[in-house]
Amino acid sequence: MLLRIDHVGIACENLEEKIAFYESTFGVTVVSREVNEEQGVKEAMLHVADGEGGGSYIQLLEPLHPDTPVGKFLAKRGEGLHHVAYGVTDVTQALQVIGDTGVRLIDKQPRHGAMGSSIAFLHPKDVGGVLTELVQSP
Ligand code: V0V
Ligand code: CO
Repeated sequence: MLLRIDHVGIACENLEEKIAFYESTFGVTVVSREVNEEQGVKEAMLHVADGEGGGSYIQLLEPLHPDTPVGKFLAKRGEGLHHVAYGVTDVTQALQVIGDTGVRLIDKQPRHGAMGSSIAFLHPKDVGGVLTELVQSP
């Protein structure tokens, strides 16, 4: 069901500073920047590699407000790994299959994600403490 690791989401206080750090340290480059009001984030995707199933990325996330998923995460845990996102062929179908196993779905239906993707989150408490995202590329 899972095609690849699409991206790792990293929570940060200052997006521009973290972009500069990742670019100078790892030689990766930003391929997309977006403000996603629904998710409460300003985010950037930095390209890591391409595979048969599609690309893989680092997603840097800065909260738009303290009272958002990433804002609350930063207040509680500080900067660091926020979520892991797996590529799937069909996010609606994957939600059905995974939901049937008893894992709580944060999103019952796909939402708008970076670079035109369709995304949905699974509850970290049911995935061994890892906030997990499913991504269907456009
Ligand atoms: C919270 N918890 C986490 C966590 N965030 N555990 C692991 N990883 C995380 N990122 C734990 C937290 O420590 C609590 O455990 C428990 O879950 C409840 O957390 P809370 O602080 O009370 O917060 P809630 O319940 O209000 O919200 C938590 C959830 C929320 C995961 C439900 O953050 C959410 O809906 N996330 C999905 C949307 C999202 O994250 N969007 C931003 C990325 P204890 O302390 O009780 O044990 S947007 C994105 O990736 C995009 C656009 C893209 O890829 O394109
Ligand atoms: Co993400």
